[in-house]
Amino acid sequence: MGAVVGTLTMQTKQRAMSRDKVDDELEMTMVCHRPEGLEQLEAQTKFTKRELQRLYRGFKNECPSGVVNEETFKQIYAQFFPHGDASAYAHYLFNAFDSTQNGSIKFEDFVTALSTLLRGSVREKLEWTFNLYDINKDGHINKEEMTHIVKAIYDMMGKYTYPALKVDVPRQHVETFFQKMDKNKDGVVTLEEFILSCQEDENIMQSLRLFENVM
Ligand SMILES: [Ca+2]
Ligand SMILES: [Ca+2]
Repeated sequence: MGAVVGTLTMQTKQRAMSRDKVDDELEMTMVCHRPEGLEQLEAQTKFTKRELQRLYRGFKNECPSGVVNEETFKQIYAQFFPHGDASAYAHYLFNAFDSTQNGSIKFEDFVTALSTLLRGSVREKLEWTFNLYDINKDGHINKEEMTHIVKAIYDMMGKYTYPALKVDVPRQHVETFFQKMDKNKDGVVTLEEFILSCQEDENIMQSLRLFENVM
């Protein structure tokens, strides 16, 4: 999961970096068009003003209208997974980025999420991931939601990644996750159960640490 958002971020960064030399002269022009409240974003996120300006250039380059709807988000995201179908996972990811749930991601939504994923504390990153998995946003992850997410990840990775994948492997994964995470066996995973389970699992912790090296 971490790698996925990491890939998206890396692409954005690479574009921002390669454009940087060419764009230095345009910086003054861009300053005029930067989103309102850049100072506010600087206070709300863990990015510097210069980083926010670079991210904004990348964002406007990809989305000239300044907002991303779900269809555009899916198209951008699909480019990173040419061998699979990323649309289901992109749908869940879009809803996690769209913090106001109004069907579009503004630059503010984008950098707030990136700030958490790249520079947040472990707890903040896990809270964000929990919110991604909590599809109906009721504060719990149930087995059905976990099944949707795991299937979406398998679909996204595609048949080339898991050529010998049997149909019931995603279901087995869900059972394993749930046994591990649902500490009190009441059929739902709470945020605290999720955080506790992830911190016990070195693999998950490693993928979270990857975020920190991307930017
Ligand atoms: Ca839920
Ligand atoms: Ca529980």
